[in-house]
Amino acid sequence: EQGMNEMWGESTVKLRAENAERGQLFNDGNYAMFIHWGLYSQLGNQVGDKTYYGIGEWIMNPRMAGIPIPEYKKLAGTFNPQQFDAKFIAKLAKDAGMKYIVITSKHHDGFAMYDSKACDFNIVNSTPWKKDPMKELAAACRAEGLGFGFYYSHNQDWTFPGGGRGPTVDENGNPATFEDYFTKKCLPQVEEITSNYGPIELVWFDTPGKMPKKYVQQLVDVVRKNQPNALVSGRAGHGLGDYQSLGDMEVPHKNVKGMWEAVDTTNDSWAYAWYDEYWKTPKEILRRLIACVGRGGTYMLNIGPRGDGSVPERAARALRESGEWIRTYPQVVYAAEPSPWEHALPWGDATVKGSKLYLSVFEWPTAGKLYLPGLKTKIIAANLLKKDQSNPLEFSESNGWTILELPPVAPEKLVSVIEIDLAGT
Ligand code: FHN
Repeated sequence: EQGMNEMWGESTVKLRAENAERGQLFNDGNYAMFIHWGLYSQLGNQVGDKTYYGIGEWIMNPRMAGIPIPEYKKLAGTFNPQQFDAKFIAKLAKDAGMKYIVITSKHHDGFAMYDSKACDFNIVNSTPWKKDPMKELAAACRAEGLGFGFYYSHNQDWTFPGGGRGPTVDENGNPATFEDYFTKKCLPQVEEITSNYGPIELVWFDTPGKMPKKYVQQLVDVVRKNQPNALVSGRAGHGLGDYQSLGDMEVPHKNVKGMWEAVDTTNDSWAYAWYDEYWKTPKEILRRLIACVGRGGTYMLNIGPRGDGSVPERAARALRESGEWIRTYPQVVYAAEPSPWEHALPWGDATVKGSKLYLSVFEWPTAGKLYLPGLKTKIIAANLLKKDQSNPLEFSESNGWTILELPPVAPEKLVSVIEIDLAGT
């Protein structure tokens, strides 16, 4: 666990009074799109005729292909994402039932996917495409009524002198310090991403490592100055973020207090990997989303567009299908509160809204009965929902437990919903 904290930074789990407005994003949202897209997407984990299994956005790192910096930089010369369609992506997030999008403005490779004046190694200056996709995506999100935010790798920068795990000397062979990287690139770039894209909802700093607190504080100050309503991820480090980010792809088993977010991905990779067809089904997506809401948190689910900007069709399909379910049963997900049982149950999971308890039944019991462990609040009625229809269910009490009588066949193909009226909240 100590290792995790070093990697992601301690987090502020309490919602401070001044965060109330910022926290609204999570309270109402619960579900967001994460996007890993950069120069590395072009390779899709393959260099020459060799495929590297693992983290595609780390392809230049010695853990993967170990591409020397000058070689890696050459990739910009062929980065031409003609298929990138910001409106398509924003519409996809909307159709998926997501409330905001967070995209990689700069990952550990140091390549800025936006128009940066602070560093030439960016999409406008060094690619034949020459456009700023973030301008388009920010606008498309606004048009769809979605929130927008940036991922920014603040500590690690593998190509800029002095950056975390980056070169230790500059172009002239002179020693470069972290201070050099921070003042010349990191701080100015955070100034840029928080000034040039209109109001943004979130800045998702990642992996602070051993980054000293004074630097993290300066970054957070810039976000506060330029975007007073934006949330700062817990992975900023030193407890300076607004909420806790769990470990990668971690869905907790027990309820977690405070404001938190789980980050997950539609297949097994963050960035595009040509071989990764391990797509989550719509049902798996819903199960993980509802588990997060049921444990008291928010769920951010990643897609990795290809180097040409297109979104893998299977990811889009799964997102749309699960989104259709969410649109039918929004009360289960949005602004919902955690399960009174504090963990999943064998058949599914529960979320709460005021005096209503929603049971999301993933495994329809073949025995025709659903057993609910004792609740502090009395159950007044139980209804099986089918779109906007509501059919009353018989129930009885035994040893403080409630036993619901169910029809033999689940009304919904994906997940059926039972609405329980409680005597109080
Ligand atoms: O090293 C990164 C990784 O590439 C990816 O961006 C994930 C997403 O949460 N964050 C870091 C590892 O935790």
